[in-house]
Amino acid sequence: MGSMELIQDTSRPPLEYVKGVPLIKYFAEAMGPLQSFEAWPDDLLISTYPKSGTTWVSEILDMIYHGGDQQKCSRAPIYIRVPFLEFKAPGAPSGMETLKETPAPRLLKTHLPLALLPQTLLDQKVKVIYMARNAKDVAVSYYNFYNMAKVHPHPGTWDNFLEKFMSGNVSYGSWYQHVREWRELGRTHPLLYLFYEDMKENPKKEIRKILEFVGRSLPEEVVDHIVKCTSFKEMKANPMTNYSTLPSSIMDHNVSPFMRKGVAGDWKSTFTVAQNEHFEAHYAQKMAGCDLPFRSEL
Ligand code: PPS
Repeated sequence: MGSMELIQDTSRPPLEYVKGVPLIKYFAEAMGPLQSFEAWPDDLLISTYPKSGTTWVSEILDMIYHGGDQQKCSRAPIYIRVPFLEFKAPGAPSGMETLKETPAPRLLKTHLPLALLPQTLLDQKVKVIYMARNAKDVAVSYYNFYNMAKVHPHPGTWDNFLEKFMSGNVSYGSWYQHVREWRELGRTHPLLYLFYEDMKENPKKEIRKILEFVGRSLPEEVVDHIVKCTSFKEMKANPMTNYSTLPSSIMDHNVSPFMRKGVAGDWKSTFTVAQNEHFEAHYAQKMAGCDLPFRSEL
């Protein structure tokens, strides 16, 4: 087999269904090994639907855990410092492999819906920080990510992709179900539910909520320092947070950078008026009876 064929072999495989949830093929393959994962009571789980601010809240937490010491937070890329449980891709260590090298107290990342979440995290009552972002910005961010991260199938046109997003036919399935079921989990499990837009509007206020939730306190000036170091501009320029250290076969930043825009309301540059009307009508149905205070702009 020639090298071109080999490249095509690992690039853009179709999604695979696990318990009815569509996943990136490599992540679906990681679900077996993930069964042997054992949570520890002092773990902290960062849970999100993709493109909702995972990397941002991960960096904030690693900085909190290291007392705001940026040097210590430069020890490794974010995906090593905060193991991504179900991650697997050719040419990079899997989440389970990374976990073996991670000392307590561990920060963990997942995008899994509850149907696929390892039970051990619930049994050990692992604290969860969930970050949600408005659906329209998630859809646009996800579309750009599908284009640059070639572990996903080809997204098709934006109009095509938007339909797939609305029907839950994208990796990790339905956004609507994800944000709602994790909110529900918070009724019975220690969980802090945050919004990307709130973090954008007043990061200090949200970081204070996180500090209280994880039972830590930091001096005012350290909190200010964390706000500064975790701004979009700083994280975009930081190779330990911008994913530039991954091979381009996994993420091609020439197509679209991982740190793309980092704003609330960017969907307006991509949605047509007709798409917005269609989306809003469908959204009202899907989110009926839900009191989550999403904001699509600031
Ligand atoms: S992933 O791949 O699902 O883990 O991606 P995730 O980190 O959840 O989301 C990526 C989007 O978050 C934006 N981002 C930020 N916004 C504001 N401030 C900071 N510090 C920040 N860091 C990452 C990133 O730019 C992606 O959003 P878009 O809209 O595509 O720019």
